[in-house]
Amino acid sequence: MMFGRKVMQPRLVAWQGDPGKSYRYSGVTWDPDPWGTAVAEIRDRLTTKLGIRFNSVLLNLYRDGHDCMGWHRDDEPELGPEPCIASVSLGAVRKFRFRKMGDPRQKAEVELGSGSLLVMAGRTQELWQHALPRMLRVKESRINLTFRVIR
Ligand SMILES: O=C(O)CCC(=O)C(=O)O
Repeated sequence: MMFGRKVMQPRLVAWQGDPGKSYRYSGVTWDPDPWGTAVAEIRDRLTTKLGIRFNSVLLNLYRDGHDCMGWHRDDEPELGPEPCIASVSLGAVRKFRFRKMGDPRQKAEVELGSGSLLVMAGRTQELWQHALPRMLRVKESRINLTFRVIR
């Protein structure tokens, strides 16, 4: 929902997780689909690597470089303070940008390649916005899995 209107997101989205772990963002509530086998395997590898048992995941499909995600923070109340979000990327390499809240001249950019893991933790969501910009020359698709702990 933007300015009270329903707007199509320029990406395809699904939500998987433990029963009852619903997620509400941009005015939409997502009830979880059951864990897919491959997704649960990645979740378990993250538990081994990071020592965190994620109970849900947002799955994003960017069909090509036209699909994107605008500036935002993952700061919904159900994520609690200082959430740890583990972001796994597969497929096309895409840029991922950060800008500081209150001082957008402070920014950072990383390239997320296939198989990469980006961990956002501590005060990242409080202090920084992030975005995945359009990259029109990218013709391939990209899947991004952002594992979360819903409280
Ligand atoms: O696609 C990505 O790398 C990030 C997606 C994202 O920011 C989100 O779903 O909150």
